[in-house]
Amino acid sequence: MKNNNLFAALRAAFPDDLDASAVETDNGLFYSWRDLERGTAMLANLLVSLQLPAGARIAVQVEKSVEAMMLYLATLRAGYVFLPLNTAYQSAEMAYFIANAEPSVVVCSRKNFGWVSKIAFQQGTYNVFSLDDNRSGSLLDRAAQCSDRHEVVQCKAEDLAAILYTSGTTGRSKGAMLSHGNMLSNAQVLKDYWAWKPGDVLIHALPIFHVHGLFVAIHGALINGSKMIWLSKFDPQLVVDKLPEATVFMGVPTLYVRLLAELGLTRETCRNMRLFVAGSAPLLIETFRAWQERTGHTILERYGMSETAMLTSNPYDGERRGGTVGFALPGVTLRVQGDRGQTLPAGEVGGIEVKGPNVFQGYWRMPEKTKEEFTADGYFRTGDVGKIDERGYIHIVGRSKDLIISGGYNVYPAEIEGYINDMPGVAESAVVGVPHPDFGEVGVAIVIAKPGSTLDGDAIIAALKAGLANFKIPKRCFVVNELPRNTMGKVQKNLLREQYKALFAA
Ligand code: MCA
Ligand code: AMP
Repeated sequence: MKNNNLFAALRAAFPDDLDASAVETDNGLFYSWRDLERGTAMLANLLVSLQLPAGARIAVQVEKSVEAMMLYLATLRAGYVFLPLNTAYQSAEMAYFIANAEPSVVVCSRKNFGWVSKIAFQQGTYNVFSLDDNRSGSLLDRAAQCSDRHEVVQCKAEDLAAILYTSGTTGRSKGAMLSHGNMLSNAQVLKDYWAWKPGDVLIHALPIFHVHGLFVAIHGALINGSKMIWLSKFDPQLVVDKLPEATVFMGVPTLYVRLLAELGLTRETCRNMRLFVAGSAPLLIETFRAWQERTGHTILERYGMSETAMLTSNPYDGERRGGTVGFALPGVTLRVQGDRGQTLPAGEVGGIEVKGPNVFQGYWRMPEKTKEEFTADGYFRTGDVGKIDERGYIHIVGRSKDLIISGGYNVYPAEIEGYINDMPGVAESAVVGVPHPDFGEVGVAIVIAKPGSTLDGDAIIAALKAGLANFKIPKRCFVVNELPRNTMGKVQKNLLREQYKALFAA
């Protein structure tokens, strides 16, 4: 029987020479393909030894490290479900994810072990391990006692491989369930579409708790048997230093903006580069052009979502058009729908809907929510608004979901407004996204006080910082007397966006 375990496909692409370098880190460590094989086998055996139920979730909030990547691969290998969590999440956020996902195992940094294990124990999860980015922690201590041989578990294509939490327009985060088949199909398509070649070397500079860094980058390199130059965090100068040794780079637009500020970024440093990929947020046309001018390379922009992995891409060989996200990937069907559910012709703007083997299995324990997001004929509503131009290129022109994408991270205004509205003296608030030269877009809060109360914008920001992931904090907070409203009394966020749009003008 064919094994649809994603790890089996990645493992099959390892080069014959298992002693060749697979990962080289920014602190001078080398990992061979054999190290990845043995390390993932030991971690998988540790998971097996815990006698977890089928479909068990392994929740992981740790700093970026090769061992953390191996834990992801080991989870696939053992047939369990990986649940990556942003390192910026604080206790209220973590408590929600752990309560909602009911993981059987929680892995966290040593410095967070106290509070994270407390949350886990309260929720009945007793397998709590630590893992730090210096090859230490109880997870590795325990794995060191396990065999380095492990047979990859048999999986069906529809078996779950990962749950990625993504916030909704209202209410709490939803866990997007991705299967082995979803991710394998996407990895195989991208290998061909982006023409991965023998000898390619990827600079891995993204965090590994979202689709871009965890799936697109890691699967891309591994399924091509390609070496990764592994940066523990994005450092533009270090990327420039490493560019001459690499052929492929992937980043959110903020990474490109920051790289352009490096004088060392030249045609010469990019001489061996083959491909620069951008996505997760809109790439400004100015950045696209400045990059072309400085490096001689045309960034390839693509578009994806946690629920679908990659959906569209500019072509590798054909014209890469700035301001567009290219064409639907092979196997993906994409349409633009009007208000009455009719498919719109080229040039008309509407809701982007998609179908394909990459589209997720639904939201974790939210069948009703899942149903709402699919059309009767099985298309997933992305919540993105766009059009297809006369040449077939897809343009994303906006979002019907109330979402801010800041430096490639999603921020849901409803969540932040909820926190602000609960503060003493606050009558109401609105959080909107405004342009920002570094992060592309950032949140700004506009707040009204209750009669008789006096509020201070800075104090509101300070209070938010105490409870929320740092990237979600609005960069500014204004206290005003009233919010603009339409005749139905609904706050007109478009007017607020307009009013504050020049706040961070470059
Ligand atoms: C950091 N800060 C931010 C952000 N990151 N503010 C707004 N938006 C952000 N993204 C703030 C912190 O709150 C802090 O503020 C200050 O900047 C410094 O924090 P630090 O962590 O040191 O920042 P950094 O290291 O400079 O990080 C910036 C970054 C990072 C490298 C651009 O945000 C990043 O790695 N972004 C990539 C996200 C990503 O991988 N997205 C892919 C999602 P203060 O000092 O006031 O506390 S996958 C996806 O979207 C789909 C599926 C797809 O298509 O790929
Ligand atoms: P996430 O919820 O993190 O999966 O983010 C998915 C969202 O990121 C999509 O629905 C889009 O709104 C946005 N996105 C991803 N890639 C691009 C891109 N190249 N251009 C514009 N928006 C993008």
